Amino acid sequence: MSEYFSVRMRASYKSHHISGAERICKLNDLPSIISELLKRPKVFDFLSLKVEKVGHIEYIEPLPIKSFYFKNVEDGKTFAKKLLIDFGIKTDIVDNVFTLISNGPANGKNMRGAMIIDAETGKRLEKDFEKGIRTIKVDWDNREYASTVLSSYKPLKLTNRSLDALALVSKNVKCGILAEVCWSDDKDYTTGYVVVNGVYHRIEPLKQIGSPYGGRAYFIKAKNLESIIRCLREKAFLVIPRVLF
Ligand code: PML
Repeated sequence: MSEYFSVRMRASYKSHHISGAERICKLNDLPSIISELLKRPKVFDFLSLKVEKVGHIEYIEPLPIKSFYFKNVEDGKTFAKKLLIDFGIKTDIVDNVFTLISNGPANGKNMRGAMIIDAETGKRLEKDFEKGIRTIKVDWDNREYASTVLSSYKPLKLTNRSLDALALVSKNVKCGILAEVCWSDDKDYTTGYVVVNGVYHRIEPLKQIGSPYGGRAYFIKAKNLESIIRCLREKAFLVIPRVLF
């Protein structure tokens, strides 16, 4: 039986988080995966690579995708907020989370991981407000094939970022995350997403082009905090390439 390894990269520049990515692969594929991840950040003065063997792997399906275009960021954000509010999260909690992501959730800087928000009270539950919580140990089972399969998705072209995000949110739902919102800290990438009711809602645009701020927020039931963090960090998942509409 094959052994699988998780390869995780994160890079920063002048103490600002720039890029992070993960792959799960077989031993033989490690050199090519490491070389691919090294090319990912456009600029960096710090880069960390971690290779870790993973044990039992659970195979899961990707979340179904819906895509929405808006004429400006304001309309995109209004729609994204409405999805979360209709799901049952209070308006002031949603507004606060959007303000945090828009301004850099770690005191004006981007976080490496996600904020964890108590869906009832809006309280931030992650211990470290700079690092946040990173979902790790998740990838596509055969990424090349996933790319091909997902390129058949026409409504809003899926990118490598979408691919990573879709794998990640598919794991998050399995770990007990109730809802999620995210947009990239990449200045050129304006598509973001909201996950509610087990659906990946892609929203274009969710940020202004040129803005360096982005981030993720996971809404959870506070009593599940420990088990969710354990699942996000320890359980390994591979997502079966399929597009669900
Ligand atoms: C990120 O991790 O940089 C955010 C990715 C958002 C992807 C949205 C999409 O294209 O589906």
